[in-house]
Amino acid sequence: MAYTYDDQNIFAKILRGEVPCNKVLETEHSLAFRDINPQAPEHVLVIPKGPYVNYDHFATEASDEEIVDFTRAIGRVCTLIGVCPQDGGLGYRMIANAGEAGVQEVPHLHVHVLGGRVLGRMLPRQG
Ligand code: DGP
Repeated sequence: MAYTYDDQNIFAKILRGEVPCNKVLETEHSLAFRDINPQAPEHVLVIPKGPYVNYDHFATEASDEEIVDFTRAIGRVCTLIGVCPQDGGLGYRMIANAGEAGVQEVPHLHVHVLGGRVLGRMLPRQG
């Protein structure tokens, strides 16, 4: 089934400059900005500029150039916010939610980069 993208989502509006953001990094194909509702001392969202609804859409339809740009942008954000273990940072977590099971709120691919504290288990134990 074909992917459908809603160009009225809030991140599309940020990309068009209709809604402001606290920018961390901009590259040719990617934008990174601080989450409006941070879950950790460092909480940055990295998005591709292209109209991709989630990671599987991006991986299927984005160009190699976009994928390389996005991947490197995430790494550069980790460096910029000082969370890389290699540089003495505490570490970080990357999360990309998709669809109902992932509880995705904004239907434009975004990778959350979280750090600045010990983040606990990845998922709560069930039962
Ligand atoms: P997700 O559940 O993975 O779709 O998370 C969406 C995130 O987007 C959530 O952590 C809050 C953030 N967010 C929603 N609206 C805005 C906004 O207008 N600006 C910024 N900077 N972040 C937003």
